Amino acid sequence: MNLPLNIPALSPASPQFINLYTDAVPGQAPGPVQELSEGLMAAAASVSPKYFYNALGSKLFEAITALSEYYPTRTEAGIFGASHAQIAQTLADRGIHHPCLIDLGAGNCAKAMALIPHLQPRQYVPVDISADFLKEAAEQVQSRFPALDIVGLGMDFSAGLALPDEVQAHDRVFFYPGSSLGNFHPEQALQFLQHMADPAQGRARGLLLGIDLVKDTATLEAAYDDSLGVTAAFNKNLLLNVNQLLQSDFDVRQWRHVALFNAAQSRIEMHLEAMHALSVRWPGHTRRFEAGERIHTESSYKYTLGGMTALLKQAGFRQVRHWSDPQNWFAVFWAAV
Ligand code: AVI
Repeated sequence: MNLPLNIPALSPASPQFINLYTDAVPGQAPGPVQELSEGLMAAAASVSPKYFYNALGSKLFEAITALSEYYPTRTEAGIFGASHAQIAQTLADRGIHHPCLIDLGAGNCAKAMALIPHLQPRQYVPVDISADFLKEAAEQVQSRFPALDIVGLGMDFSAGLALPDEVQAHDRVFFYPGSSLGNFHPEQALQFLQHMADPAQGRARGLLLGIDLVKDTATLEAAYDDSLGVTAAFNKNLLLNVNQLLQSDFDVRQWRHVALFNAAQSRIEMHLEAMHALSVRWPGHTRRFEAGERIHTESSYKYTLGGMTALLKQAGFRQVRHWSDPQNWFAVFWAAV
């Protein structure tokens, strides 16, 4: 049976939007101010990559995905385009016909919009830390699929996957494309996957996961240091977001974008490097940076097909299969609970 996605008559009042992204939640992970302060005061300064995604950062990321050097987005789209029928059949073979599609890090929801006609979800739940950007995107999805039940969630899911009661409890399928799992350190990635694979926690039937694969260094580094400087702007915009959240006085003109492939760790690293000795201030703190000193802003781990299959199995998923492109640059995994 196909859900009549184009018939608005039964549509609930949606998209609903629930913003769960607040500063400090008592008893839970530290809020942005504490987390940013601790990261910047550490001997090897770092800022979590989740702070890229304010409204401008989300737009800059959207621009990155259109760059010729940034192959992951178009390669992944090609895999989905070639395999959506097989993917839908794989879910149907497990009795999953109209899932609740939970789109982690949904951004502009473009990837889900391409998938929705094939998976025919009963409910679509886009989740993103960039709440305002997501709200607009969810409205666009709603106008494209008027009968679809949509519950948008502004949420930092890196701190946990506790979903509100508005999210359908049965037939949940997590959708985590774009190799965003690669932005977790492997131990955190395993924990996150374990959480999704645990029926008592995530209550999911499975996970559709997009993962970037190991390839030659030149291709990898060009993807994170493009000739137009969009990725450099994306990296530096993080400092503007930090200024807003922390009331700090970073001057973006004093920082240089650095992207390199760390082969030993199988990850692209992005850093911001102080162009000369400087100090940054925010309430209660001053941090001095020497010339050349760096703030680590992102790691983007690259996996092998075998490595990711093993990680998914280790996390507790029972059945794992994948689809890839002819060059084996990127892979889409289906992992069943
Ligand atoms: C969102 N994430 C998977 C991107 C990546 O490739 O690691 C973020 C990004 N950083 C620089 N370019 C894109």
